[in-house]
Amino acid sequence: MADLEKKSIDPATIKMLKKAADDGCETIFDRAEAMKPCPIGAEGSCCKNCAMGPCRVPAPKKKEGVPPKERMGLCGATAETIAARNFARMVAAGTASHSDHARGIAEVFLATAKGKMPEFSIKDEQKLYQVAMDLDIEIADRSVQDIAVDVGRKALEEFGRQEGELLFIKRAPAKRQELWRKLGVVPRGIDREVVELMHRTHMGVDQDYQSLLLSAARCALADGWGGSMISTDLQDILFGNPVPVLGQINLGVLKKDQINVVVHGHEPLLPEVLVAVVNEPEIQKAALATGAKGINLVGMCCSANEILMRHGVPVAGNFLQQELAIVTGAVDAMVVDVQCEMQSLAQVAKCYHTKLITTSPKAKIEGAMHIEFDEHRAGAVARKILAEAIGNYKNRKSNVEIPEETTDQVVGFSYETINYLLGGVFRASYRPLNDNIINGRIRGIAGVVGCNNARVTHDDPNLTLIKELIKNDVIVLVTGCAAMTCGKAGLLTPEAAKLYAGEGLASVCEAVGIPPVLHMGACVDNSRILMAATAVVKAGGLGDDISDLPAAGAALEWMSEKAVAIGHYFVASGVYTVFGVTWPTSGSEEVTKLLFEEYENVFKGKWGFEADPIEAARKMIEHIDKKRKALGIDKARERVLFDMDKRREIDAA
Ligand code: NFS
Repeated sequence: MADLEKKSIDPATIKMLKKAADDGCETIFDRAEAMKPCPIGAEGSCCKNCAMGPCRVPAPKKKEGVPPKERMGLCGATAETIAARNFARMVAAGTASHSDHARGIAEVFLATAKGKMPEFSIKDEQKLYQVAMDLDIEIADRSVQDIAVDVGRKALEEFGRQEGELLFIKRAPAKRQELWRKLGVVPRGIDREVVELMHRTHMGVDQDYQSLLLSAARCALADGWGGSMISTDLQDILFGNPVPVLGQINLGVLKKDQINVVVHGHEPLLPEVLVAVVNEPEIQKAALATGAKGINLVGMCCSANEILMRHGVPVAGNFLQQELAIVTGAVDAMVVDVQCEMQSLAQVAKCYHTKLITTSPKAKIEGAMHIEFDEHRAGAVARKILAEAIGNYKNRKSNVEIPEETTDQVVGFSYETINYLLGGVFRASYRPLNDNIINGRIRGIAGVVGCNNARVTHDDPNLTLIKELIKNDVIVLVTGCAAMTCGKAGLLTPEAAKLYAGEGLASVCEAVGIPPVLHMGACVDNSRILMAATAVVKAGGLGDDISDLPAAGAALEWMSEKAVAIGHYFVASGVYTVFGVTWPTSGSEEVTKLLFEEYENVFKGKWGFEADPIEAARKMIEHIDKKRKALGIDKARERVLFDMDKRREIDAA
């Protein structure tokens, strides 16, 4: 048990790890113990971009006294070039993932607008008008359909544009746009930036690490202000902009006496249709006929975030819990689309009775059943999947054990919702937030995002960091698997403010009725954080660029290439961003120094690495305080810190 506690801080996870061991079923946690990461690859010093390699140029041990420049691959590529190229390729892959997701949504959106996809519709007209205006599309007295067709077309054009600027770049603060133009990093088309970055990182092309990383910034910006932002906006128009909703999270949401269907992955198209058809009388009847008490549809990873935010569908868990949902023995079907689905799901499913069903033509898994999702007959596909789950219920084995853990969470804090909550429907505004930052009740804003990573204790770094931040009056915006960590720990309820937040932050949360940690959605919804940061800048009083804000970002349990793309667009947007676990360019001092230090002068944002969550919180708060000082609002904060109540508290201590 003691050993298991090093693997996760989540009791449900620990119980299922024990069960997996009893059942003789191997998980990622076992493999993480048996196989250590390659140290040369981990520091970004392995180049496998041609067949003369892989060339390994590990950083010389200090005592060897070898000057770094003497280390090079067969072609002469230096440790700097190799580290920068590897980093840039992670950015390209991450950008491609978010953006290919966006393209799929944009295609469905356009077909829906044209009336060619009757199973989807334009749900949020308000958001449609907003996005149309941002895309310079005329609204006047045009029909919703005409406007939507134009929005769909323009969104799709963003991928293939060869010159000019991505349209959403104009949403950023003017000063930021100027800086990007000066640096030559304004993305043209999304696909173009990914292709160019793959070209530049090919053997024998761009061999200047500064140039490579600037190009990586341009590609990353095509993710944050392009692909990811298009995903978020079009999904909101199609499925509704999230508003606060109550949900439950953790493996305890699975039901022993119901047919459990876990939907896992990223694109909300199929999950939305599953939500729509699961309660159809025919399906319910078929489910009841098996002896089960009904069908229980739950989510996993970012698919879960999407349907949680819009429908309050329960969440089974985050990335490292995907195998463990199956280990309960109670999952009758796990339905996956794209991204973050571990291949081992097929093996784990074999230990139990679970049907693993792949649905995307882009993502097949050996050993899984494939039922391809086709948006034109979305309902039929969803019904077929549910029928498979229903038919599989009878195959459950006797070793079913579901941990009882579930936690309530209030989610759905889209950028627009925060606006309304703060200012009221008739004078929606971020100004009250700014006022509370200026008067010091709120010290600053942090975005804590990203994955789980089996190399560190599951959920621990992110949770420790976030608790430390809110204790110090920093309001925290969360997405992705980090958001789920908070949900499980009970931080996503308004009551959490009193329990965990500092006095100033708690007083604001209580007045507005919000949790101290705001769940903003899936990883593509990090674009909501960019929009929120921009709204704070525009509300006034806190400088005129994102980099002026008392704000910082972190992903202490990151693992995916998408996380690197996200981090790089946050840095390029002016945010100090701290990663944990491991740092992928540590093989080159120069590259790391550029990202960690010199970028503060280039982008007015920079990267940082800190594996210790308390230390990461300290660095982020230090940065926030530095920004407060530059804004001249550090004094206001001192007054709040030492008011009478606080003094009494200090005296009593
Ligand atoms: Ni983000 Fe979502 Fe989770 Fe990481 Fe994967 S599910 S897109 S990549 S692991 S946060």
